[in-house]
Amino acid sequence: MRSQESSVVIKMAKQIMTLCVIHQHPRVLLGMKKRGFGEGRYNGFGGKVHKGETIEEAAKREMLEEVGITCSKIDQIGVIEFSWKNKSEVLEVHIFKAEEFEGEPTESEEMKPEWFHVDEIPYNTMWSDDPYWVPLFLENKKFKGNFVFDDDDNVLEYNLEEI
Ligand code: 6U4
Repeated sequence: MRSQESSVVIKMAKQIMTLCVIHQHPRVLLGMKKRGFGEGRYNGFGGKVHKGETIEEAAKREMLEEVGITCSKIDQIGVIEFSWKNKSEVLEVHIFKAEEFEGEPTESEEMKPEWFHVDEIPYNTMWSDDPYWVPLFLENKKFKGNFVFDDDDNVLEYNLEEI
């Protein structure tokens, strides 16, 4: 007799987010995240896409909110899906590059901006996926991928391809 199969549908909430890095070769503008998710890590600027705005509008809004600069032209370079082996959370992060901006990068409650030479990116104090895709970003290569983390945010498995 065949045992009855049961199927369980797990609904995962996918959070759409932006991440924007200023790249004025040979320097990039990153920020030290001062609070909340990713605290203590250098990263680009960004956050959740709000209802009623496009992903690009969200990316520009976050640049203004987090570091006080206006970016009229930003280009999408990549999209990466992040998930955790033991959590149902999934983040879809849209990664943008801006080469020009208006205003002076200014510390906010969330981020402390800092310029880095492209040869001195502080990978040791960044998300563990960054050493994989930031080099592509710096070479202006477009990419998509996904990363799976363990409980300590270490990369367990990943896929990354140029598009
Ligand atoms: P609130 O709740 O308003 O403070 P918000 O500013 O909307 O949050 P936040 O700070 O949670 O969003 O955004 C997290 C930022 O971290 C986004 O720019 C996306 C980015 N990010 C998330 N996972 C990442 C990862 N694995 N690697 C990476 N950046 C990541 O380089």
